[in-house]
Amino acid sequence: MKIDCVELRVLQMRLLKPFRTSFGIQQDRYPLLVRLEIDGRSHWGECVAGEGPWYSYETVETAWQMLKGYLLPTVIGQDLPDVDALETLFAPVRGHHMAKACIEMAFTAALAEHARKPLSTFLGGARDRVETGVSIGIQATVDELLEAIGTHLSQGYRRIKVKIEPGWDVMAIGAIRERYPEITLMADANSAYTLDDAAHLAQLDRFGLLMLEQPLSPGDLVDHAALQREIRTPICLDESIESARDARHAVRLGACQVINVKPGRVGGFAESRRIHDIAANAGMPVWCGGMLETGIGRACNVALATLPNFRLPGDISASGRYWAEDIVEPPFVLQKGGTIQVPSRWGLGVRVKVDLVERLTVRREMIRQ
Ligand code: OSB
Ligand code: MG
Repeated sequence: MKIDCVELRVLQMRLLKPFRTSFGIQQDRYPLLVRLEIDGRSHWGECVAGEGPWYSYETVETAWQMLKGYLLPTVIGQDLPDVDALETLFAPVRGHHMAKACIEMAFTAALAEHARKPLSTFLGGARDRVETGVSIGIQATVDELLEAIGTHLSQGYRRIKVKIEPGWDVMAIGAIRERYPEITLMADANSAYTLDDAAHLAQLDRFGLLMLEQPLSPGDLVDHAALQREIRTPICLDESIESARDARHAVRLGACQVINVKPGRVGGFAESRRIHDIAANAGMPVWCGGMLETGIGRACNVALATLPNFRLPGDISASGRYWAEDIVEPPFVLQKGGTIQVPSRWGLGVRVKVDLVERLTVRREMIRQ
């Protein structure tokens, strides 16, 4: 298959509610979309990079530069029989996995469409529904936190993840446990702690959390391993795992017991699959995280989460949790039992609302050979 040209766009989209994590607060999201033209057909992808370098060093701006300056010129006009060929061409560019991932995922969806298969089955998944949870940001007060949790439980979400940071951790989790002793609960620190906080974090052990996500710095696999020896709560890694190699090292070191796989963070579906397999061979479950995606990235996450070792509910919430109107049709909705239905149409499985995308676009450029 030959990618004839690629259109890059940045949209401006307002989240229904501001989302606060230990690294900042976000109300407007600026998703970078790519549209691959192959044989006169459009194939969409979404880059998960944020506006600033807080979650990762990658940003919307760096991804745009990498795509335009280095990644797209190597692939446009080339005959690419499979994803291997694409990965080989991208390999000389170090890092920048988010920039690479949006092309890899759009290209994989194109291959799936060409093979007349839904993306999920093309990837080797078998489920028609995926279990989902919700990620709740840091709130101004405990009352607001409890109310937000209550709202999502009543909507049917079965696993609650809350963001924590120093000053909003043991007290907040304790209050949740008092109100909701039985819910499946976990916390995500987005690297807000250091190993010096081990004794403090051990206080979370009494709350029976499903896991504690990314307590320490992304590069700190060794310290995560040391922390895991000090706390009973299973550690899950998110930011630390940018590649299959990181997953292999984390497993070897005992730095985590669970991995949050985000295809948009690790370079795409093929690398996600490798991480999935490394974890499976180590008897370690994985789950699919989210990056406040539009329906395009969400469709990719849903498809990936159908693979067998995705054994825990993901952060793949319904479109309506993020946006007044999603840019895909049909939007993702929550089904009974806290699941999301896997699209059965060929390829990405959802239709992009091009008119809406056009209205939301704040920057665009066509990249040709
Ligand atoms: O750490 O998982 C994270 C959102 C943006 C950046 C990082 C993270 C998140 C979330 C939200 O937790 C997940 C989602 O609902 O998309
Ligand atoms: Mg996280």
